[in-house]
Amino acid sequence: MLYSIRMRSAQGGAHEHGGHHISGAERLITKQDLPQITENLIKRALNHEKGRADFIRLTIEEVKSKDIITIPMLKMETYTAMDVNDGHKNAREFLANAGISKIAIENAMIYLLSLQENMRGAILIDATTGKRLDDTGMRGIRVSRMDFKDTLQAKKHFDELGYTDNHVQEALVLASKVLSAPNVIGELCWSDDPNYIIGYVSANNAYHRITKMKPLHSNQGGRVFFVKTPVDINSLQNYLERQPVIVDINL
Ligand code: WAQ
Ligand code: MG
Repeated sequence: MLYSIRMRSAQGGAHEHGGHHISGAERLITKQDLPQITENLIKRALNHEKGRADFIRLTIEEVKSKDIITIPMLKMETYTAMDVNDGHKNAREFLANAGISKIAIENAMIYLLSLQENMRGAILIDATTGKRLDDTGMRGIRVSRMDFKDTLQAKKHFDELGYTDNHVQEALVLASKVLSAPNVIGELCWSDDPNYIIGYVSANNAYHRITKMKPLHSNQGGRVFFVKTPVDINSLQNYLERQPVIVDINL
């Protein structure tokens, strides 16, 4: 049995009362690891570069082993961008190569670049028409209940490759789960953390890490998932939010 632990934090009150999203996290861990991880997540909310959270919500739930599915991790490839324009140009190409339409790619870019406020989740866009498919407004769909199969092994693996920052490890878990969802054919992401300018496109079974996706000190970031239609939005949302998924780096 594992435990799903989810954290979301905001400043200026709870998200649902107009607070600004500071940070969130989701893990799938053993009972033994719960106290340590809980402490880490609280510290993260209180010491974030976006500011100190004054609202923190922690949710801990049992997950039954029989409900968990195991998936492989996406292959990572890095594109070293000259500047943000070059990064975005290549992001568009990676998405187009997955069969995502021009209008869907442009709408996704425009959406992320015009956000006035950080969302805590992602938006779903129709990969053909470019229309938004979910109805979650400024909340977005928050992917949860996922983790590495063996966190220590994964950490060692990434440390050896020089990826010591946990942004990349957490993003790989999330992106692997998202692309494993039926009907999702791509993702576009960059962080809302002002000092973190690396982003990615996941598509065609690969995680294309792109080294410049926004200007330094910008707090604009977010996620778009591209969806092939027709689709049952409720079951897709259910998979993203509720299906427990373990990512095995050895598969
Ligand atoms: N589910 C859906 N959307 C999410 C989730 C989630 N679990 N977590 C974050 N988001 C959305 C939300 O709109 C955030 O504002 C936005 O993504 C950015 O989140 O070096 O760290 O956690 O290879 O700031 C990518 C590159 C880092 C990593 C992304 O995003 C690398 C990152 P952040
Ligand atoms: Mg962030």
